[in-house]
Amino acid sequence: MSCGPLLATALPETASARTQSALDARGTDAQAILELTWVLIIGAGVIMLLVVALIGYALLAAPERRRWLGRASAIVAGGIVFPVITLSALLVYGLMVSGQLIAAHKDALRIEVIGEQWWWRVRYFDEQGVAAFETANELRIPVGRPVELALRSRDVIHSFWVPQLAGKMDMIPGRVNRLRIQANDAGIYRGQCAEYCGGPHALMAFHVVAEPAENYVIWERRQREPAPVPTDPWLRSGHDLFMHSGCIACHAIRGTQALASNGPDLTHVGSRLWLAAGNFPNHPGTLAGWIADSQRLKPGNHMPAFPVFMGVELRALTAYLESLR
Ligand code: HEC
Ligand SMILES: [Cu+2]
Repeated sequence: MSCGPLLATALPETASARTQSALDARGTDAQAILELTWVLIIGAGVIMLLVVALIGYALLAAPERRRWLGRASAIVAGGIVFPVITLSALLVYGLMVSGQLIAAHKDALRIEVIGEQWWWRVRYFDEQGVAAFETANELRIPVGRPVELALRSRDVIHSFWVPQLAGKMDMIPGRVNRLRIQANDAGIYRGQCAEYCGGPHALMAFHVVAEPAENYVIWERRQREPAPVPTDPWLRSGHDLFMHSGCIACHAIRGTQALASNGPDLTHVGSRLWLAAGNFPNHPGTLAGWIADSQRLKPGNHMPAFPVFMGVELRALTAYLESLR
């Protein structure tokens, strides 16, 4: 609500994610799960206190006062009737909550997220359901609107988890799992791969950026555009380096001859808030560092280091990529 305009002006320079915590629920589903959690914790706590109090009573009360505890009726009530009623009520409540979590939404926005070692490919669709553009490690969504994610994997099992917005969902090769998320507050929510997937799994994070619908529309329109070939000579030299240095074996920049899809689509890489799956804020320093030595920044990842780039060349290449907004 009120933080909408604030967020719009604060992005991207001072973008910082909220604390990644399931106890700070900001989405419909996460709230339902948190409610269920509190009911279970408080309920179990109260029952435990009751049991401890009864044990104390059984041990310490005068024999003639505690005698009723040994009667068959007390045992049937406390040992059978009470657990059956409590557990049945919990079962019904749990089924109601999970039914609410999987209910489909007609006007949901559809986004596909594909887990890859060790980053996230994010695919958006046009009105006809045809893939419109791809980005990486960042899901932009409109605040308050349900979003249906189709979760897939290209290699091993990953798990998609944004604790503040929804529960965890595995991404399994050969399968499509669906997860609904909805952010009720504008903000940046950090997520993390929650299933060990080898090597730098711990460095496989991402962010969900929830913004007011009007900002989302502007962002979406811009992402659909291909990248212009720069006219500025400095950026042009960076463009040429990119096209002739092996980068196009793995990356695509729509509108250029770079069409590969082994690594993240870089058409609008300059507009992303982080690099390398949520690990480094995106600015010329980190971007140059990534190109020159990605293996030091994220050991084991699938992009080779390019120590051949130094000085002017590295700066031109970086400036070109940063200009892709
Ligand atoms: C062998 C394939 C391969 C080649 C060649 C390659 N990359 Fe990459 N690149 C990747 C992969 C895979 C990632 C994702 C790494 C990760 O986050 O785990 C990546 C990530 C990136 C990113 C970060 C994107 C993001 O949004 O996080 C940039 C920028 C980048 N590469 C630029 C380049 C440039 C410039 C070159 C050429 C000098 C290049 N890459 C060559 C595979 C490659
Ligand atoms: Cu993982």
